[in-house]
Amino acid sequence: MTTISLPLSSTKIDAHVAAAVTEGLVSRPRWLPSWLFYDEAGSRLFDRITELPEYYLTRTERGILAARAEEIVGLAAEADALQVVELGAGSCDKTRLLLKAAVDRQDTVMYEPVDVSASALIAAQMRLEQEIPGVVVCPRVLDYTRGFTLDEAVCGARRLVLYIGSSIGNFEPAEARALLKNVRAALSPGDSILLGVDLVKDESILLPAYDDASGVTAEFNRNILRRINREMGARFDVEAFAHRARWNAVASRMEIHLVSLREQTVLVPSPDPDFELRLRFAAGETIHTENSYKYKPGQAEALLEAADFKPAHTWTDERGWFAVCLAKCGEKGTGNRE
Ligand code: AVJ
Repeated sequence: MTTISLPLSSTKIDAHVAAAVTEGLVSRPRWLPSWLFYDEAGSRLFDRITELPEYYLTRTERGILAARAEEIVGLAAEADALQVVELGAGSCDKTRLLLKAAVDRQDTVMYEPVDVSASALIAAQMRLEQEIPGVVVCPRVLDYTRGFTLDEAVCGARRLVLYIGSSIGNFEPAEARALLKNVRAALSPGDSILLGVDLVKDESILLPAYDDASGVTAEFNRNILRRINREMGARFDVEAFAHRARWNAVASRMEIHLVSLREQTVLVPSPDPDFELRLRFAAGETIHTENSYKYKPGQAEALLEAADFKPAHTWTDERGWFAVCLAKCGEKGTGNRE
């Protein structure tokens, strides 16, 4: 038998990753799903992005939550106890503001972060239980983009689902609506959702936020190729691809792409050892790696209504750059769920 020196045994290639990579890279234009950004290295790069001077999103949303946490928690809880669910386990320091406000009201609060990554959930659990006495973390390992259910809420408690950080911006409008409908289906009358969306603004602000001077976003983008090399044994010459950010005004979204700097052929193995891709890139050919949708005022509320939520209140910053919307699930028998 001949031995081939691949960096990885092909049997260890994750089938979900391989299917997504293959589908996207043989398409024209070529694309890769943005969830592929978030391996360990990518998650660390994203944390650095959130601290860049150009990346206004995280600090603007944090400012809104810092000013409004008590009000948000009060509107969500009404006269009952609150139980907090979060889609994604990453946005710890913003979540902390809301959990502190909940603990101030009711002494203890159950927090259920939902994520595909068990290690991210454990990290969130350790941090939060240590920092905020009264928070009881119940992690849920699942992929919320594929639909989900929640256990019955603790007796008499209402749920508040956090979907903050402009995470919804990665989804096409129809996908975003479907995702919110799935969330709605897992909730009960009286529960709420808190949705954080980035708003449309001048291109001169948007472009640097996705193409920063220190090149962290470029590294974040290129890490998707590094991940495919690491996990699938592909042979991307990562330095032969440039980061490009552009504002698509028609679709109202920031797009990020990787641009092949020269004509090149890249080998991508697959879980089937008899089948490997040989991808030929022309100079200037692109791989579309992310869309980040920017909402116009009122659009997030319309999206929530389309998913059968009742928008209750929207908070924004003084520049009108970011919006945080609270919406409720209609109460049973009050006739407001037509
Ligand atoms: C994590 C999806 C909110 O769209 O702003 C940051 C990801 N991409 N810089 C965003 C991202 C490039 C981020 N989200």
